[in-house]
This record gives sequence, structure tokens and C-alpha cells, in this order.
Amino acid sequence: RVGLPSTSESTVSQYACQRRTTLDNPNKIFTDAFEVLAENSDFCDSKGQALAYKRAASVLKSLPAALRCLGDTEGLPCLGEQTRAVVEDIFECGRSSKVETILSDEKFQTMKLFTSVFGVGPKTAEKWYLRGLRTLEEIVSEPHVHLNRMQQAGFLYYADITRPVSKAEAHAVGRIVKETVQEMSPNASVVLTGGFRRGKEFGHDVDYILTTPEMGTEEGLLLRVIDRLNYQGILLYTEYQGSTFDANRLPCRRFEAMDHFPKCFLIIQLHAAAIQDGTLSCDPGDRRGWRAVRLDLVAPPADRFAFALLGWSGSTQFERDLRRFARLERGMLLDNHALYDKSKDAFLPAKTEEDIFGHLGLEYIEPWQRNA
Ligand code: DGT
Ligand code: MG
Repeated sequence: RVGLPSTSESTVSQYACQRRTTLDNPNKIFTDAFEVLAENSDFCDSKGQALAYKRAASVLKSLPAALRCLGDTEGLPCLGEQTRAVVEDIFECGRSSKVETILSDEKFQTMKLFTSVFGVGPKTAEKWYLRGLRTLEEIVSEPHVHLNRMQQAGFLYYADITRPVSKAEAHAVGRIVKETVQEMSPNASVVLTGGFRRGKEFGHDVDYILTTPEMGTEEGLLLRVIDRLNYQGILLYTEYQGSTFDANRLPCRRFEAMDHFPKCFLIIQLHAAAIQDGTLSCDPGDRRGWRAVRLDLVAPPADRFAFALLGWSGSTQFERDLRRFARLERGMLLDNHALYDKSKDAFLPAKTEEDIFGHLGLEYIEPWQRNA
């Protein structure tokens, strides 16, 4: 059993926050299959089943080597009868018939197409599907379909937004935000988070955290940044959410709940000149000289920076398991705002991510090892 941990040496934890998961994934053939199955379960509103497939994919991503036979899955957590059957299928036929069936299913294909539009979730996609709509053209030309502002932007910039953002583009966006912030608040900081902080080469959007040392000024700063970007004429879409943060509220039990910090979901115009090597990831035939990029900015108060950074760095699976580990193994509640120790009835403060891992009694996991 070369390269794979056997039960006698080291066991693989059921929690992603106790595993180191880099972007090297020797089990991509299996994890891609699980991710299709998870997405399909999400489309069918089978949350539990979706989570089971996501957990199985996450465990395989953390392994140092490829599975060589079905027997290699023995002793691994989160792999049940259904996921093992998929692994077996892939070993025997080179592919999973269950996955192939889903991929060629009209409903799955349509749901995938519709949910690829910014602002369209599975509920809306299903509603359109049940009305008999099958293409994006049909949606925009159907008079009875009402699109909200976010979805209108999603259709307007569809080609750009569905094109992956490169690391060079993400850094260029960061420079624009930093310059804007510096002009107004020289002590404020702009920190990269999300998938690019985990070392990804491409992402679906760019995520930055803004924070100021002076508590209580972060919300105003974010609003002024938005104003300034607007004045520069590069804002194509803006959705602002003001703070609903309450320092006395206990951390949220549910993972999916969004945090309460002031934040904005933007679409910005990124010009080729802003990129270090001057090349945008656009069609070679594209003569506009710019592309639209999705940008999220969140502005936590300084004393919550570490929690926000940890919460926004992802991956989603890593975040889920951090919270689950805190609750089930430590009797603590963790979210993007705070860590609360139930037995001590106390909030545990943190200046850095290391402090949070320390409170949880976890070894520190670097951002690039959180690709669970
Ligand atoms: P990407 O952008 O697709 O390359 O990958 P990420 O990991 O940057 O994902 P993204 O941008 O959707 O979200 C950034 C992180 O923010 C994500 O890893 C976890 C966190 N996050 C996103 N959405 C939610 C949410 O609804 N609730 C909570 N609690 N956290 C979220
Ligand atoms: Mg992101």
C-alpha cells in the first residue's frame, strides 16, 4: 500500500480541518465523478446526499496518492456503499454509468446552464425548467419571466462572468482596490481571500477583505470605496449589504448562513492595461480591451478580522468541517464573526487565524492546504 496511509500508520480524519489538502489531486477521476453526483443531488434538493458526496470527494482530495484498487478505500472515513460503488465502476469500466446518465440528462444539463447565470440558484432554475424553458435565449425572450437586477447583470455579462478569472487578473483587481483604499484611508488594509488565497490559478470571482485599525470606520470606508470605483467609471454592477453585525449574538450553527459584515457583490470592468503582462483572459478576437470580473468585498471590524479571513478563505468544505469540529469535538460555536466556548460561556478573542486554530486545539493548516 505504497503512498496511502494504512490504518496502522496514520488514519485519515473525518474532518477536513484535520487534513492537509493541496491543489494536487491525484484522485481527480473519482472526485470529479462525486462532484457531478453532489451537484445533481443539490439540484434535486437532496442536501444530505449532496453533502455525503462532497465529503467523500474531500477525503480523496487529501490523499497523497491515487487509489489503486477498491481495497484502498478501506478504512477511509466518509466513503459509504454508494460512493464505493462509483469507485468500483470507475476501476472496472474507466467511468461511472451513474455519472454518465446524469451528464446526459436533459434536466441536469438545463439546471447547470441556468445556474451558471449570476444570481440564479437551483430554485429559480427549476421554475424555468418546469415552464418548459431550455435555453438562455428562451429565458431572455420570454415575456413572463421576471429577472431581478442581479440576474439582468448576469445575462448582460454572461460570457465574461462565466470565463474563469486568472491569478494575474485577481491581483490586478487587488491593485485597483488597494489604490482606491490608500487614497482615502492610508492605514486601512486590503487582504486577498477566497480561492486565490488558497493558491488557485483560476477562480469564479475575486474576494478581498478591507479593514481599518479604527473600529467602526470600516462600513464608511467600504461605501467610499464603492463611490470611488463608481466615479472611475469601472463599476458595472453593485449590490451593497450594510452591516447587521451584533457583537453579542452567539455564532450561527448553520454553515450556509451568510455573515453580517458590511459587504458588496460587484462586477467591475478590468482593462488590459491594469494587468502586469497586459493580457486579459478573453477571446483572442475580443477587441474591447477589457473584461467584466466579479468582485466581492467584505469589511469586518478590526477585532473580527481573523474570523472573517478564516471564514472567507474557504474552501466551503473546509469551513463546514471547522464549524462541525468546533461544535461536536470541542463544544464551541464558530462562524465568520466569533468563537464561543459553551462550557465557559465565553467568547474567545483572536487576532490571527493561528489563534483560532489554537483555541480549537487544531494544528495550524496553511491556506494552500485548505483545498478540501
Ligand atoms: P471560487 O471563487 O469559485 O474560485 O472559489 P472560492 O473558494 O473563492 O469560493 P467563493 O468565492 O464562492 O467564496 C469564498 C469563500 O467565502 C468560500 O470559500 C467560503 C465563504 N463563503 C462563500 N459563500 C458563503 C456562504 O454562503 N456562507 C458562508 N458562511 N461562507 C461563505
Ligand atoms: Mg472566490
